[in-house]
Amino acid sequence: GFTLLKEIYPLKKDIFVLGITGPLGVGKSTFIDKIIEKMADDFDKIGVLLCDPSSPLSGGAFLGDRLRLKTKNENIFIRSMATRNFPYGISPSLPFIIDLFSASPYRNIIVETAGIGQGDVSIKNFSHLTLVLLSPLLGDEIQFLKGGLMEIGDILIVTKGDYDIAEPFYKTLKSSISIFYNDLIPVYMISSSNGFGIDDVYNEIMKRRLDLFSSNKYLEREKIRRLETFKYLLRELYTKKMIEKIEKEGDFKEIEDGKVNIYQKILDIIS
Ligand SMILES: Nc1nc2c(ncn2[C@@H]2O[C@H](COP(=O)(O)OP(=O)(O)OP(=O)(O)O)[C@@H](O)[C@H]2O)c(=O)[nH]1
Ligand SMILES: [Mg+2]
Repeated sequence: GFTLLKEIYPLKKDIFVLGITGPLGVGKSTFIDKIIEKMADDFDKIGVLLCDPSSPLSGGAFLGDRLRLKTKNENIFIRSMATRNFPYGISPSLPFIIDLFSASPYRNIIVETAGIGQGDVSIKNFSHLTLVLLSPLLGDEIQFLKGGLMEIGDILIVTKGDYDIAEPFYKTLKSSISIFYNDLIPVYMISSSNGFGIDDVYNEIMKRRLDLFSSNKYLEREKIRRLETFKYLLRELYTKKMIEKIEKEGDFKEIEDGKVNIYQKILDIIS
């Protein structure tokens, strides 16, 4: 896999990654279903990567998300990826799959995180624009401010606007946000079931996308993405290789039996 990635790295073109995150069941996939056709009209080819939390028992993605995305458009490539036991709310292969896409015709990508918790904030490192979805059914919006999830949002979206409690939730959220962030972060309310607000959010995304490419903001995000991809690969692959190597050398047994000073061993490895 990495030999191929090495070959295509110089062929990379600009890619736009829209990250979509938010707690489980907030309406991420349903929202994506509402905007992908519009995106495909605007950009021809669209890639959708859905990070599914997966049970260690089934070992794979449940593919439930793929069922929620009803499109039959051939220009939309949809793929579910298991997060397995990976704690970051994204699939372990996401960072290099984005690089793979950047050498393909699919250079407008939507990524949905698994929505499993604080690890989902890692999507920020790999996307150019991040949407944070919040549901009025989830309760105290101030909790989200504490959770760190809202801090990564370029745009905040209150979902399920067709519920009566959505409007007061949205208003409270909007005023807390304007106190904390001086109105710099737009807050929208949508309903994927009756279509309310979807066009407004879509137009905002397109405006922000244009703004990224016509300023140095895109390059700033790319700098972050490159470095984070590198550090990520190093962390994930180098550590794994190292553990395998040490196991092969038979040192695990000695560590188990207490024959090796594990702190000395670590010092030997990292020095
Ligand atoms: N009433 C109402 N229900 C909605 C709306 N959007 C989504 N839902 C419902 O909420 C449930 C969860 O929606 P999903 O789109 O699967 O949410 P998700 O965030 O992708 O969920 P996970 O991928 O499991 O984290 C589904 O039953 C949807 O039909 C909405 O705007 N209004
Ligand atoms: Mg989903």
